Amino acid sequence: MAERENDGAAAKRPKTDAGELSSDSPVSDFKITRILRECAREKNIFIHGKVKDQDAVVILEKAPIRKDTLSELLKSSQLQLEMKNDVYSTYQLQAPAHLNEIKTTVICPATEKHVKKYLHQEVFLVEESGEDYRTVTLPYISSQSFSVQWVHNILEKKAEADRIVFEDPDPLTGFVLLPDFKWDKKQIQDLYLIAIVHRRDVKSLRDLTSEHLPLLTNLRSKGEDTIQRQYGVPPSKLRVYFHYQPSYHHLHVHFTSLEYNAPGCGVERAHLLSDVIQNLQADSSYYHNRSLAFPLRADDGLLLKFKEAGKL
Ligand code: GTA
Repeated sequence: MAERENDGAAAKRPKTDAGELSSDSPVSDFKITRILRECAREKNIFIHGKVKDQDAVVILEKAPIRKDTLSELLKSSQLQLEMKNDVYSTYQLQAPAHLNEIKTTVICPATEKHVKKYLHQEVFLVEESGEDYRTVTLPYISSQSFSVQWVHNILEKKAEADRIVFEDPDPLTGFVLLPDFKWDKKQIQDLYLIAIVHRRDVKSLRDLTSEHLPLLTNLRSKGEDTIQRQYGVPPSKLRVYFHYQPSYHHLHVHFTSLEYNAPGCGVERAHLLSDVIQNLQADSSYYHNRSLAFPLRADDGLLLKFKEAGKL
């Protein structure tokens, strides 16, 4: 099978893959149980509730203001004066509905693990040696990880097939590149794509050795080329990294705009792909042996395992 790339127009389409108004809204029946987290600065709120009798998590996030709709926004909105003092005045601008959208993510049915993931909690930094990974972390994630069904659906074209921006179908070095579900594709400032590898035997950074260098270099060069061509963003404007620990244990790489302070891009969680490649070139067992630090939430079962093992 040959590599394929969706045409730029499709990739830049302003709507998501469905692109139509949803007739059966899963949020109209949503009964709020509690607010898991909210942030006035990020203008988002994470809510736990029920849709019929199923647990659900709904994430509401105000969309950034788009440069390409600015003139329309200023021309067609109503302004309500709040205060005026000398040269200063503030207003409430009432924008037309299509310029005032709220990105909405629904997870339903949500497991207890989903609810905990979004609950605001104290976090602790764990330092995991290679041995800790094999004796503490691996047994835990083998039994407790989030399902990667959504990943398999993407690889098998059972979901999000029309959102795929690029695919290299090679079973060993190939991958699928598509918009992350945190990106609404409406503006480049918060560009966020993920590359999901076709191989199913690599859980995370920990499994990587020099054997995987052809996969990693292929992913970096084709991922960066595609993003440059499709979105006009050069490699020097991209942050390309792995999460450790990831939530989903099927190897994937995050491609985000350097200008976007994406959740999880801090030093305690993100490992630049270029660093990973160089570390593996220098030492094939680098990620097998070295200690890796990562944050865990207070009620994460893995934190308990580290405590039980006397590692904290
Ligand atoms: N295209 O179905 C999907 C899908 N799912 C289920 C997850 N992702 C998906 N992408 C597509 N379709 O970037 C994406 C996620 C994430 C990546 C998995 O796959 O958006 P990871 O394994 O390293 O998991 O990456 P991780 O680190 O938990 O990522 P995630 O979910 O981004 O969480 C990190 C923090 O981001 C959260 O704690 C929260 O603070 C924040 N966050 C998560 N979701 C949202 C959201 N919708 N809006 C705002 N903030 C969010």
